[in-house]
Amino acid sequence: MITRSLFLRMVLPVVSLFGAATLMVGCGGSNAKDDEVIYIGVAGPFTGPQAKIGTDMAQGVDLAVAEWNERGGISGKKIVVIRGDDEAQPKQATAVAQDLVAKKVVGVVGHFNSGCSIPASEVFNDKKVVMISPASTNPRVTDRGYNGVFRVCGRDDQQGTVAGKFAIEQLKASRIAILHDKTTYGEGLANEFKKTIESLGVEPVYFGGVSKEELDFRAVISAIKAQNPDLWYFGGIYDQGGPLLNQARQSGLTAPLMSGDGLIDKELIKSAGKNAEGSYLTFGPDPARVPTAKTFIAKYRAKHGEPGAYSIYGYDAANVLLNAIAKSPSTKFDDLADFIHGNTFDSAMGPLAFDERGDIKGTYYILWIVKDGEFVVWEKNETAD
Ligand code: ABU
Repeated sequence: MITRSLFLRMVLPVVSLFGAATLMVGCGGSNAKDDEVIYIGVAGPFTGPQAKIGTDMAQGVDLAVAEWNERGGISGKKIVVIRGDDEAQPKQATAVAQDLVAKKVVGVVGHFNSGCSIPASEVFNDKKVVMISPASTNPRVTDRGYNGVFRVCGRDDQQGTVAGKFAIEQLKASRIAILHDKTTYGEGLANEFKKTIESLGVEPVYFGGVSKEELDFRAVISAIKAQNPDLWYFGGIYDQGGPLLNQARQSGLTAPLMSGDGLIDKELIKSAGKNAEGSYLTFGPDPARVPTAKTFIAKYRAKHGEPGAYSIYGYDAANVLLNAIAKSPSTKFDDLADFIHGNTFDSAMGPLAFDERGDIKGTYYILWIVKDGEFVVWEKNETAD
C-alpha cells in the first residue's frame, strides 16, 4: 500500500485532526450573531458541468465541520460554512473571493480549478485570508510565494512527470498525441507531460487544444487519428473527457487514453461507459487502501453517499484549517499560516505537512486504470510500496 506516511518522517509536532475544543454550542440554525460563530468559506464549482466534483469536495468540508460542531465547535463558537460558487470560471472565482472576504471568513477551503485558485488567491493574499485548495494542482498556485496559500493535493509538474515516464518506460509508447482544454490546469499538465516524454526522447505526433466549453471533438479527433498514435493524452476535466472518449471510439481511434486527476470522477464512467475502459490516469493513493481513511469513508457514506475523488481532500483541507483556527495563538492570518507551515497534521489520508511554498511534503502520484467500469489502482504500483 502506498501512503504519504511512507514519505513523511517529520521532526515537526504532529497535530491530531480530531482533537477538538471542549465547549458545546448548538449545531443547527443560521441566526447566530457574528461574534458567536466562526465563518469559513468553501469555494468551487457548485453549478455547471463540474458541479458534481465541486459538491463532493464541499461535502467533505461539511462533514469535517459537522464533526467539529458536534464536539462543541471552537472556543465555544459554532463553525459555519459559507459556500461560494465559482462555476469553474476564473472571473467568478475573483468575485467569490471578494464576497467571502466581505463575509469575514477566517479561512477558505478551495478553489477546485487551478484557473480559479490562482486569481482568487490574489484576493485572499491581499486581504490576508488563508486558503487551502483540495484539488488545484497547477504549480503556479503555490509558486508565487504567498505565505497563506496551501494545497493538500500534488502538483502537475509531479503528475506530468509520473505520467510521461509511465507512457515511455512502461507502455513503450512512441507515437503520442497530446490534447488539452486550454485551461491553466489542462494546458499546464499537457505541457508537463510533453516535457517529460521529450526528455525521454519522444516528440509528440500531435499537440493542440480545444476550448473547455467545446463538446464537439470531431475535428481534433480526426487530426489526432491521422497521426496514428499508440497513446493519446488529455489535459482536462471529466465533463469533457466522457464525450471526448465516446467520439474518439466512434471515429475509430482505438489507442488508449491517458489523463490526470481531472478525469477521476464517476461521471466519466457514466458518460463514456465501456469507451473509458483501459484509460490510464494519474492520481493520489486509493483512500480505500489507506487505513486512516476508513472512518472518513464510513461517515461520509452515511451522510452523503459514496465519496467522490476529492471528497476526502475537502475533508482534510477543512481539518487542517480548523485545527489551525483552534490551536493557533489567534485567528490572525500570520498565526494561522505559521501554524499550518509549522506542524504535521494527522489527516484521513495520512500524515500531512507543508513545505515553504505551501505544497504537501512527500511523493504522491500513482497510476490508475479504468477496469470493469471502476477506477482502480494500476496493479504494478504495488511494487513501489
Ligand atoms: N487538479 C485537477 C483539476 C483541478 C485543477 O487543478 O484545475
